[in-house]
Amino acid sequence: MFGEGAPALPFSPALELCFSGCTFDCVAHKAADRIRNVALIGHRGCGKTSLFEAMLFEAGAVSRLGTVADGTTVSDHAADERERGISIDAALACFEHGGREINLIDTPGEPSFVADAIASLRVADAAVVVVNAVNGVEVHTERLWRRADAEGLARLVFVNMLDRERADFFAALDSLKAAFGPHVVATEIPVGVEGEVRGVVDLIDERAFFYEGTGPGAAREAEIPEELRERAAEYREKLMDEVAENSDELMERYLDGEQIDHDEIVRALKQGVTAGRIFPVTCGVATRNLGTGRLLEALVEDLPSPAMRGAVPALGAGGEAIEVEPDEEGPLVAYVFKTLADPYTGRVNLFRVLRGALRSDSQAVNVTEGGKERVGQLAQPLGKEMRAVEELGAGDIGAVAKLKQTHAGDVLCAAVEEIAFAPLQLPNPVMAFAYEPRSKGDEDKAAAAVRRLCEEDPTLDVHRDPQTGEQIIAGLTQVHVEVIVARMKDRFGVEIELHPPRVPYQESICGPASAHARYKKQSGGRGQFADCKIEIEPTEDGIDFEFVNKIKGAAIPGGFIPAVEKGVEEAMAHGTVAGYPVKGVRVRLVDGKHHDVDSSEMAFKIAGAMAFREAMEAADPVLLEPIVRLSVSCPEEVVGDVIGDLNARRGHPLGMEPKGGMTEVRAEVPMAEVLDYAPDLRSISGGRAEYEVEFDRYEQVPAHLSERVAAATT
Ligand SMILES: Nc1nc2c(ncn2[C@@H]2O[C@H](COP(=O)(O)OP(=O)(O)OP(=O)(O)O)[C@@H](O)[C@H]2O)c(=O)[nH]1
Ligand SMILES: [Mg+2]
Repeated sequence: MFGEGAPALPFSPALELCFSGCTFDCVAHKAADRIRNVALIGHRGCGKTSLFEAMLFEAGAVSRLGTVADGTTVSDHAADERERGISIDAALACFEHGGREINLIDTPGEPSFVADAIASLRVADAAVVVVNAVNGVEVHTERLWRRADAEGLARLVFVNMLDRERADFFAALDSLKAAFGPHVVATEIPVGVEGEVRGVVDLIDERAFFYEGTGPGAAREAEIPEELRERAAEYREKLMDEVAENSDELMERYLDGEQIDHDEIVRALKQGVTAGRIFPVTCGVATRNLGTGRLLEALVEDLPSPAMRGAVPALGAGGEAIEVEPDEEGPLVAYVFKTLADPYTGRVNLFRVLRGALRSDSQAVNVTEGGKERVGQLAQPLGKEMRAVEELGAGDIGAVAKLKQTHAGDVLCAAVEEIAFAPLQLPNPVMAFAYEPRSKGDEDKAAAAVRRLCEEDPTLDVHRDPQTGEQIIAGLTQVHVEVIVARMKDRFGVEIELHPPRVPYQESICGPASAHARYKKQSGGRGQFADCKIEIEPTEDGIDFEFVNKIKGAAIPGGFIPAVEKGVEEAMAHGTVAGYPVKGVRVRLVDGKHHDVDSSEMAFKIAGAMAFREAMEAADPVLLEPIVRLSVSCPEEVVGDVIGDLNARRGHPLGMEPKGGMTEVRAEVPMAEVLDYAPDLRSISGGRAEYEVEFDRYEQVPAHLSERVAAATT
């Protein structure tokens, strides 16, 4: 098993995890209303990790503001994250601020690592959606917003990078409204533009906050600058319209022109946010710690606690919907949302307690896998640093190392209990490569490393292709697979080489045919004799193979009939067109002969195979290829090039529509034509397009290409 033979360390030296004293009350965290579980989500590179860092700095959880550029952030602590300047794994920081216990999760924005973002949304009660002020809503922002919708999460929006050239808060706000509706409403507007940005105007307090340094709490409060008053009033009115909608009474008074006092506005806004009816938009510059303290305040004040969120949906014994109340006194239910595989100590699991409490040095039952787990020291992470805690109660999030068999997606309970959570809706791993270890003899080592990395990542698939015999590693994108290959080398010391996989062609027949085969051998002693006559025809859709015995009387004794079927099946493994498996054939065994002495199972198997091959030749055999549905999300100006390229790949366009500031082009394309699509799309779109592939069906290969495939395999 994982971690066996590992040094007896609590956590990995590779991750430099360490324990320090528990900084806050280690006694039971029976305070589901003090906790805030919040995930930062957004398109890649919008500044989540920088914002995460700034919030930790504001809260005093770290004493200096780390930067992505220097590789000094709490969140992106893995070597490859620092090297590539992107987040790969979700990172958790548990810290205290304003009397609240905050469990903040930084998620990767790169679509290759979306599994962590999706899993993090499952355990959060709310999300901060980060948007780049230059680009506004991007494709992945929209996808993640929908995920947060599906999980029923409250949301705040932070428009980041106000200091960048061409940053436009108001355009970003418009794109948010266009994508997510009118309930997305600004509670702040910036003071100054691009490099000149100096602060923000609070539309509720009607005050301005200026930032001169990057130190925590560095804002200076002042009057709204003269030149911004009109705009501030305009946006305050929009905010008030939205807030008033939260209560009939408030709306009536508001429409009557009555003054709504500050506290009432704050209360109504909070109610709207908690209920997921209003999505306030704030703004700032994460790297300058501008506006981030205010976001932290909003997070503490406006976002719901686990207690406020209440029961979470789960699945009972027969898959029926049940609810899990965040009852701190009830029996334990904890959900593991992230597993970090580590070459030294095995797994570190991040989990959320949904009911009851999990204690250090206790036992739990993994009800998903079945089996008991000895639970060691619990911890609250701050990135890679682990602070020991004795207990984590309902609503809380933490980490535990060295569980024997538990990994992401599993549920831990106090005792055996029929409970599960709906599986996460993850994209399929479509970017497949055949792989082999660079050094011969490293096969087992490579397989073990791949297995461990798969435990960490549910969107990674590793298998042996039964058709081609190749070892296949499949991920969401080329970047995804490249990161995995690099991790195999860095963490497990094994190098593999990738090749495009072979296309899993199939063969079939177009019409009926029959064949008569006789296998006869007489070479002294006992001979071999079998004779069979079969008819074949195409099956209806979805039936790969059917064998019907139509033998009347004892032309072939019943005992030999399974042998004929076996022979047919063996012949079907390598069709007559190009040696690929044959599917969609019904075989009827209609007649035959046997010999009392010379007939054997072996002889009938051979005769069955001979008959099938002969019948197939006569039945209009064809080569079939997998067709995939491709959906490309690209900027409008490259749509023409993308479609032109897909046409050249034998693709059929299915349609296109605008989505999140991009255009989504959908098409059907033969898989053989898009095995190496990623680099080509990257060059067509200047790296601004993304795509997804989904298997759809098999279709006949055009005759001239079929000959080429046959020539390549024979
Ligand atoms: N000018 C400016 N740069 C920023 C700001 N926020 C982040 N950056 C820079 O933008 C780049 C990406 O920032 P990250 O914080 O890594 O973004 P991210 O959203 O965590 O990226 P992924 O996790 O890979 O999706 C880094 O080079 C940051 O220094 C900002 O407010 N202003
Ligand atoms: Mg990041």
